[in-house]
Amino acid sequence: MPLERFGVSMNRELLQQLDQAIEEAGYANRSEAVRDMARAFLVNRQWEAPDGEVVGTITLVYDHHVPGVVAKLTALQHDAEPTVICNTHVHLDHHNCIEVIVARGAAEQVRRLADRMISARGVKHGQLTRTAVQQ
Ligand code: NI
Repeated sequence: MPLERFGVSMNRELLQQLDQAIEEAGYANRSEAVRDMARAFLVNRQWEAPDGEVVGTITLVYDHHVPGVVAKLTALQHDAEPTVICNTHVHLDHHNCIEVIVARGAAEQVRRLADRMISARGVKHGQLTRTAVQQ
C-alpha cells in the first residue's frame, strides 16, 4: 500500500512529551508510533459502533468447585451470537482455572458475551481486551 505524507502542527511541549513516550515505548520512529495511534483510535471507534466488526479476548479466572460455573460458562459460549473462535483452559492450582476465549463478531454481542461470563457466579476476575482488524 502506498504511503502518504502529511504535516501535523502541535505545541512544542506536547511534541516533546510525545517524542519521549515514543522513545520509551521503543518505536523506531515517530511515523510508526503515529500509525499505531491511528489504528488504536479506529479500533476504539469500531467498538463504539454497535455493529462494528471486532475481535475480543475474554480472560476469566474462576474456581471450578463453585457449583454450576463450568456448565454456565460453556452454555454461554454455545449460545453466543459472536463466533467463539477458540478457547484455552489452564488449571492454575487446586481451585483456580484461567480461561481465555477469543470471540469475533458485532461489538455489542462480543461485549454482551464478556459481561455475562465475567458476572457469572464463581468468576473471580474477568477482563475483555478489545481489538479489531485494521490496515
Ligand atoms: Ni481448570
